[in-house]
Amino acid sequence: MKTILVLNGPNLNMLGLRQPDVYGHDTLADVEALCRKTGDESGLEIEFQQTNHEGKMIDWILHARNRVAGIVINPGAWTHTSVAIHDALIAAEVPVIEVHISNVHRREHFRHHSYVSLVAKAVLAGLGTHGYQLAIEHLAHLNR
Ligand code: CA2
Repeated sequence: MKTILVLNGPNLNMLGLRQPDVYGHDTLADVEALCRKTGDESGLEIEFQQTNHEGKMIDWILHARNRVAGIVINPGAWTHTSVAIHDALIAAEVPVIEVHISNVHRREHFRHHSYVSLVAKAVLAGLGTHGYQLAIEHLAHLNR
């Protein structure tokens, strides 16, 4: 069975616990359950991770090379700051779908630029946690 790596960046462990007006009421555990259900329905194995440490995120991305069929990543604030994550995603050489729960383009100017979008096959923003499901379903479609 093919594997999809679902990666979540800094502070996403706080999902559902604060700022529900921006990020909704789902917790990260709810997002993980949604991803696993979508994987089951799509015939894909899901590896689900979250970290507040950039080096750990880079190690997971590089370890995906020659091993997984796709990466779904919500890089959190590293979206807007990290050349290192951008470079790691290029090195991984697997299809990447970037997901944002909020519509970053309706928010502060500093959230409008993404280093990850330059290497992503597609970007989903503003669809809430449903964006994760759609991203996994699209990777399943590509791997059919
Ligand atoms: O909309 C998204 O998914 C973001 O990637 C979330 C990041 C933000 O920096 C990006 O610009 C857009 C922030 C994740 C932090 O999530 C929290 C959730 C609840 C309470 C506090 C933070």
